[in-house]
Amino acid sequence: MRRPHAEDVAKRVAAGVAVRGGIRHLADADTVEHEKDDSSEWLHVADDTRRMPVRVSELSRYDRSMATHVIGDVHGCQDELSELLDNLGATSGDRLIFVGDLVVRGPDSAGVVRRFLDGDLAHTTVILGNNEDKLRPTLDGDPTYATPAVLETIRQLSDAGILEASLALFDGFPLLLDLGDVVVAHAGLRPGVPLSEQSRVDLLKIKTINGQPDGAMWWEFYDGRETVVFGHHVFRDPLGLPKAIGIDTGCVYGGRLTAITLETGVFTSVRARATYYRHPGKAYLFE
Ligand SMILES: [Mn+2]
Repeated sequence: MRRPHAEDVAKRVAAGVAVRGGIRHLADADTVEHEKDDSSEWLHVADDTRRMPVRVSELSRYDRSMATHVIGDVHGCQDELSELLDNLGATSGDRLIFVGDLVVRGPDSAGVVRRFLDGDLAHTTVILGNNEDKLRPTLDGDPTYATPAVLETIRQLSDAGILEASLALFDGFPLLLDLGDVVVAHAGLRPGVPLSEQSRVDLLKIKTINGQPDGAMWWEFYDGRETVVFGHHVFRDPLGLPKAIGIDTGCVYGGRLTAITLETGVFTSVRARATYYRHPGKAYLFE
């Protein structure tokens, strides 16, 4: 596969880049350093199941004065989510989209999910994350994701009496949200593959093109028509490339919870109140 803009991308990241009308200066070029992750995150499971992503293009239903806020990986960080929503000052006409990974590793997965079940966030759009996707197979006895963090999340949801409701909620989350110029996916897109042919495993987990920890990241190759807003891969500062906007700034690892407002290109972040989960491959980002 050709690598159209790899050098360009590095230069733009180093220099600071323009994103949809706002200029976002990234602190350092090292925000695109390849990150080591759990072996489980890199595991290429034999999951060839393809499910047509839910395609939504309903911006025309909204008043043009509204704002569309896309929010990064929450991972049970309930306090930071509340603070971020306050800081965004979202009105009832605004649209909220979450990139997925509402749960696992953080302090209050049940509290976060409850807001989406019957609370103030019940009518927002959540993209399925790979962490939501770990729960059902684990309950079915598949040991692949039965980590302490996943088992603890299941316990939290069960203790709160919302385990079944949570699983049903997650079943309704789309793998991809198509807003026209912008698409939202948990992990990203495989470059060169049409939206309708993206695989489930790529939408949930893609990081490098070749699936190896030291391979080139997907966004170094991506040159599709749509700008992709994604989470899943932790950056110290948001990644703001013209075609790829990464907004997982590692709240659960002691970083920040970040949103981007699409109409303005402005990032809004709140600091984590604690390091809730120590990850050997991510700690260096936030020390
Ligand atoms: Mn993820």
